[in-house]
Parts: sequence; structure tokens; C-alpha cells
Amino acid sequence: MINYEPRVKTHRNRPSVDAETADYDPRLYETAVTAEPVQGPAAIVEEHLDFFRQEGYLPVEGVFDGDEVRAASEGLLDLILGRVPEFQSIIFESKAAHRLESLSDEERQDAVRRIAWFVDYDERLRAMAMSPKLEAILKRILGEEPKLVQDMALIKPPGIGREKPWHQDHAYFNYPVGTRVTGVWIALDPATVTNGCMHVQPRGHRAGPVVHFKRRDWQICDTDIMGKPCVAVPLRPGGVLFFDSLLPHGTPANRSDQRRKAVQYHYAGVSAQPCGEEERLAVFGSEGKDVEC
Ligand SMILES: O=C(O)CCC(=O)C(=O)O
Repeated sequence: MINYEPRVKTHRNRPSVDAETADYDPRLYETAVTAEPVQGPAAIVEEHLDFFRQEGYLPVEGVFDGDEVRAASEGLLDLILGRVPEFQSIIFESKAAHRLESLSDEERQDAVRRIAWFVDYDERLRAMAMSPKLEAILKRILGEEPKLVQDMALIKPPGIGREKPWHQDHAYFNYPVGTRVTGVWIALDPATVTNGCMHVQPRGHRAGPVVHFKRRDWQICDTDIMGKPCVAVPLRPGGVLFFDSLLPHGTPANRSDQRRKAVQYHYAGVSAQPCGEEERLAVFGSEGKDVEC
């Protein structure tokens, strides 16, 4: 079973709008290399786990079926449309800020940037996070029973979905750097190079932690990323990207007219012990106080 302790909620308690962000150099995401996913969880063999250890990531298609993807998407929609009034952890895109009061339901789902800490509020999203299919893969990656340490979703709406600049997820987590933490990014729509699929720096996790700075976000400096190897990871709905929390990754803006919903969960081994924020800031940089992934 995946372990999970309902969190003490220290996160935002009302919807907000994210700050404006600057544009970026598209060369940060230029690549001719596209990942080759494993075709289904049953096809994962030891060689794929070696690939994960060496390269820092492993895309797997078909982990969730159409019904599971639909259920999770409906869960997100219910939260976004305010059908669970106690749930407030929603951040809207700045480009939609001026019209928030007048949005139809259809428009509202295309105005959200990020929602987080939702598994306590929606059983379909909790079921996805606790999926035995994920558990089986995570146990092989982590070497022990997993525990859920974070849940969030970047929605990246058509036309206005902003970039998520290159970063290491571990820079956001108060766990000592030696702790294994695995990211699980699940496509709920087709994720493509044009609507902002994941981009990863293969083997980048092996160089260890990188100091982050507050620029367009809490991120790795563009100059540390430009010219480094980059792999695009398109996925079909229900496909999953497993990645090491030290792997530099990012997603370009969604300038297409296609939705790109995804949810992202993070897991550590049950034995992992958190550390204080000061330890994280000492490693990843002092500008990272109170940042959220
Ligand atoms: O979903 C995305 O666009 C990127 C998610 C991500 O990299 C993160 O929040 O750590």
C-alpha cells in the first residue's frame, strides 16, 4: 500500500492569481530527441529500472486507462469549478486575471495555472495517487514502500499556459539531498511538444543539486541549461513520466489551442525523514523560502 498521512495544511487557503512572468528563450526547449516510452507497466523489466537510475527518468505509456483518466479529469474539474467549497488551493494564470469574475465553467477550467494539495478533497485524485499500479513501480524504484509527499497539478491552459522553467523538484522539498524522492507526472490530455510536454535533461540528476534563483520562477538559471542535452517526453493520456527529484526538467508555454492537463505526485520511501527548511535553502539557495512547485 502507498502510505499517506493527511497533511497539516500550511498552504494557501483561498484562490489567487500568479504573478506576471517574463518571456523566455525558446532555445531552452529546442531538441531533436524524443523519449521512447515503455509500452505499459507490464513491459517494465530490470533494464528499464537501470535506465531510470542512469538517465534519471522513465516514461511509461498506458499506466492508467480511459476510465481512470476521465475520473481524475472530472475530479480536477469539480475542484476548479468550486463544487467542493472547502477546497481553495487554486492559482489562476495572470493572463486570465482581468476576467475571473465573468468566466463560464468552460472558460474557468482554461484559466487555471495550478492546483495543489487536493487528495484530501477528491477521492478520484486520491485513488490515482494511491494506485497499486504506481505502487508496484515505485517500490522497484525506491527499494521500499512509497509514501506520498506531494500532490499538485499544472494545468497549462491553451494559449495562456505559461512555461514552468527548468528546475529540480528536490529544491522544493524539505528532505535531505541524499533522500530518494520520485516524481510521477501523469498526462490527462495528450502532452505534445506543441502544448508543453515535459522536457528533461538526461543524466542531469547525477551532477547533484544545483543552486536555484527566483527569476521567472524558483528555477535553475537559463545559462546553466542552454546548450545542455534535452529530451522531450510526449505522452498519451494515462501515460506516466517517472523521474528523479534531482533531474533538471521544465515545460515550455502552451501556445497551442490544445489543453494539456496533468497531475504530479511525489513519493519518498516510508523510511525517509524530512529536514528543516534551512537545510534545503543551504543547498538550493536562499531565495527558495516558502516556494511551491
Ligand atoms: O506540469 C508541468 O508543466 C511541469 C510540472 C513540473 O515540472 C513541476 O511542477 O515540478
